[in-house]
Amino acid sequence: MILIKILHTSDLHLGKNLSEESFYDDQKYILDEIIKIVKEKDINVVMIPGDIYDKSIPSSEASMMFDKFLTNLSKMNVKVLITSGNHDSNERLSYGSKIFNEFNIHIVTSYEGHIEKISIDDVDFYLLPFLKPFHLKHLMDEKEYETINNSNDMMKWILSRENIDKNKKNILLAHQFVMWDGKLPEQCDSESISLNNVGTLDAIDVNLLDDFDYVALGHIHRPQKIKRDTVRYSGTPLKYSFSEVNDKKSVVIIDTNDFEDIELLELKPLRNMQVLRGTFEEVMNMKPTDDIIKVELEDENTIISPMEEIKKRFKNAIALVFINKYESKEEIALREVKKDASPYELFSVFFNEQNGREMTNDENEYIKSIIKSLKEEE
Ligand SMILES: [Mn+2]
Repeated sequence: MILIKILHTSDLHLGKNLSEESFYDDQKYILDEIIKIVKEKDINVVMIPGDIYDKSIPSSEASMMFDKFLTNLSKMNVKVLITSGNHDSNERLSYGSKIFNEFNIHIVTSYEGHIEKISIDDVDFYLLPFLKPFHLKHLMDEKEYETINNSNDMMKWILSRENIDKNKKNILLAHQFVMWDGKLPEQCDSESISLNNVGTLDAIDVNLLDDFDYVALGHIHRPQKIKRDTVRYSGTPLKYSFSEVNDKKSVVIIDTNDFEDIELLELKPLRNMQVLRGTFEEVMNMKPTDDIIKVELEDENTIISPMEEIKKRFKNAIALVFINKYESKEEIALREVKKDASPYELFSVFFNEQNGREMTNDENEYIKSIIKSLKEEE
């Protein structure tokens, strides 16, 4: 029995953009950081349960980046275990996978009745690609298929067909929603997973996974454990939405001699992501940075093209919202008005809705004068 050191990461989303800002340099950088960790920590196995690419047709840059990453790992004699996620195209991701097998790179993108198993010394790795119940349809008769109502039923069925050897150590890779005690994992904005109205139809009960010493999960972008330390979402290596600004991104390092001895190694990005909030003046006095920035302006007065100015100070500012009493209203409620309401009456209703108060005398006089001059022009 030898000690195997494993690194778990997921949801690389290579090729991702945010508001047209490319993460290309950031992703290249973070993959190199992971390579450094693999070297420093003497990692033997790298597991990536899904969402290698952001799009089903990855850009050539994204494919090249991943190619280089795999080549680096292969040169270091590291075994790589990959399964597909919901963002990956199974056909594209599996390209070359038969040849890769010979170089200890195992990519599994389909399920044909048994989970593909890779044994390394006394550890069995089960590689389950992203699946939905309909993917099982061709594997059973109609009557049996009718009993699979949700992802939990699907998982039960899949696991009932496996003969898990309890004398060995067992690890599962999966790209799924795993819940504990009816609670869904903590999500963020970059996952873009639309939950059905029940919310739990796609979720798998963590207790189904009790036979595994460790479960390496992908799908949810925020790092977290589910029920026990050894069922985990590693989370993305980078922040991919502004909802993640306060998250700490990391990779998980596992030691097969003691699965409880889990290490979360923080990843330092090339550029961080920040939300700057304040009035325009306050923001313009904040320290300049190359971080990816979202600005939340609190000004009550309209500011003409603030982004232009903001970009001079924060060159990677990519999002701007106004957080004030005007903009925070989703929409002005439709109001019944008299059919023959005058332009002045219509405007006062509008003003009231927008500002939550009546116009002052000065404002009243001002709008009346504008309406009058418009009429005269007519
Ligand atoms: Mn993902």
